[in-house]
Amino acid sequence: MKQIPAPLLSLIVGILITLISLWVGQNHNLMPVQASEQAPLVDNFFNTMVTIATALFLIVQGAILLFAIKYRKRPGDETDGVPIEGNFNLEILWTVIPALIVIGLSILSVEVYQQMGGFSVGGTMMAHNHSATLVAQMSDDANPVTRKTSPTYGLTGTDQTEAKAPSMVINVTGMQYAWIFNYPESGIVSGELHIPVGKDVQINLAAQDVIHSFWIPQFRLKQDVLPGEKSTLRFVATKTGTFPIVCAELCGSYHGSMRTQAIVHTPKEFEQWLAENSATA
Ligand SMILES: [Cu+2]
Repeated sequence: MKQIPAPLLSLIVGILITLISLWVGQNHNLMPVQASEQAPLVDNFFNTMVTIATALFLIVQGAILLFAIKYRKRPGDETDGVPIEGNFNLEILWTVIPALIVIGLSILSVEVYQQMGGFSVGGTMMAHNHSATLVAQMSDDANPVTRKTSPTYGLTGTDQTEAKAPSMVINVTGMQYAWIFNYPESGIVSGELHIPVGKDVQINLAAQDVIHSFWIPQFRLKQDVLPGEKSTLRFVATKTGTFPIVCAELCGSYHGSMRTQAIVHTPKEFEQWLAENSATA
């Protein structure tokens, strides 16, 4: 150790910390399976945060460990520590670095939110131009008749899907303590969400009593459902299978049991499900 010059040692340690952090950021296994087109967007952002957090953890905990060993009290040492009263440069450094990290992450998160269609709610759902959407929303809010006609909250899908009409619309009602799914085209009413894989789905959310939150962890989608306000989610499922739907807003004594399932079918299976359930509807 003594022979390696300090700058070279810092460089090696820096490279090591970077490599380890990048690896942890991709292999943390903290997230469930990705089952929607929106999921990778959220996960890329989350992985970035895990990467930065891992580097910070290694630097801070590494320094604590290193210093605790290197500068420990030796037997017979009764001297006082060196009187240090702050270090201006160091203080600038540890203020500027976290500030840059936080600003960078906030810009990235806004970018992801935009890509999922978070800024296009309210008024003209088909509009591609975001500023036009904002104007539409403002005039919409001013008009008491049209005020509640279009969703005010939610995600309207990626830039690719946003400009087109969704392939299917499902109306979802949250109530104490269940989710009810209405398929307006076929008249089907279901306690579970059935959708075809690879199709652009829009769900319109409404609450009957109190605030609920519609959450499908595998889709990385979560949206508050508010009485008297409309909210929406638009997504494309990328995996067939059964995924949990959870109410993520404490909504009463049986909130914990306000769960159901999203069943993602192959298009053929979905047609079958539609046919079977339309017949009995
Ligand atoms: Cu609830």
